[in-house]
Amino acid sequence: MIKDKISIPTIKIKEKKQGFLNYLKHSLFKTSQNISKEIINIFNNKNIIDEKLFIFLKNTLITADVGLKTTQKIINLVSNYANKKQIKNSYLLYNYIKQEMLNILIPVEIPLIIKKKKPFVILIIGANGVGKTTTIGKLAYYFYKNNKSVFLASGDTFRAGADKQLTSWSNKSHSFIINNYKKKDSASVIFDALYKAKKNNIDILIADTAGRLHNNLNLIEELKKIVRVIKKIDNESPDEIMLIIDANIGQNSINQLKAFHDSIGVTGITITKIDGTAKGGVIFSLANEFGIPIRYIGSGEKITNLHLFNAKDFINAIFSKN
Ligand SMILES: Nc1nc2c(ncn2[C@@H]2O[C@H](COP(=O)(O)OP(=O)(O)OP(=O)(O)O)[C@@H](O)[C@H]2O)c(=O)[nH]1
Ligand SMILES: [Mg+2]
Repeated sequence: MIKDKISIPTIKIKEKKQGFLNYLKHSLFKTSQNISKEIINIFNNKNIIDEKLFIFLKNTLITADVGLKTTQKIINLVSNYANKKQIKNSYLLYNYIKQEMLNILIPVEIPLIIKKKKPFVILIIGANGVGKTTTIGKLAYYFYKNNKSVFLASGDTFRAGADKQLTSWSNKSHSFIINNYKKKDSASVIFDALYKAKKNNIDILIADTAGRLHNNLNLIEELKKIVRVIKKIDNESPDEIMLIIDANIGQNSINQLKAFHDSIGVTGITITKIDGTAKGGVIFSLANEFGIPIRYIGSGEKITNLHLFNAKDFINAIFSKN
């Protein structure tokens, strides 16, 4: 009897894990076609290891948005390994490539730890339409499920309808929204929200902001002002400046991350829209070139389509053979 009781949850966890992996494989199908399927094709057509093989591999990784710098790093590692081990058959390199690509992602698998201080402030930033507001809804729901009280600050005072959209997410995620329709200034709405969150002993405040191009200097100044104003209430906040990156923009995300990071400092990244994109390879450049923690990945429009970033699962999904 006791044995039965112990074994049931174990099986359930395994099934859940397998189900999640299948789901991730499905989401990353196009990226996987671009990376592992292409590599297998190369190895099937060419099993001798020579200069030409590495040119094919390099082209494949670059086409899959892995980026020149990161591709070069992988190619160097693989060719050194092949030389050192005197490997003759290209197929034997497959698992090594997989391992080296995993090694690039492991250092950025750093989950967001919600500190005990109240409120823990998360400022959400990023370009237009990347999925900031949707991610806020998903995050708020995720925190609600983890028994946290959440306030949302409607800091996008720019786009018509932004308030309504965030209100809808607050209803779905059981969080509370602080908006002020009369205020045109994003920093002052967020200041207000932080003040109220503190007064009400709320666990987490998530602040939305308007989408902006990374080279729009006025709007970048506005973000700096938001950070300054937050610090007036709590000098240690924001506790997280999370940049939202749309996987579909591929290598352009490198410029976005660089510009946002240089101007206000990014402490974490969430990559959205991995479902259906063939450009998921960009995650390797982001990880390799910046080393900034990747917190979550977004895989759809639903409130539950947000997952903690896990390097091993990501690699297994990309390198799945079916
Ligand atoms: N397929 C898919 N769609 C997503 C995902 N995240 C967001 N979206 C969609 O992307 C579109 C833009 O999402 P928003 O959350 O409004 O993006 P935003 O960055 O807040 O946009 P602005 O405030 O206008 O800058 C919406 O249609 C979302 O449903 C995702 O992970 N996968
Ligand atoms: Mg928005």
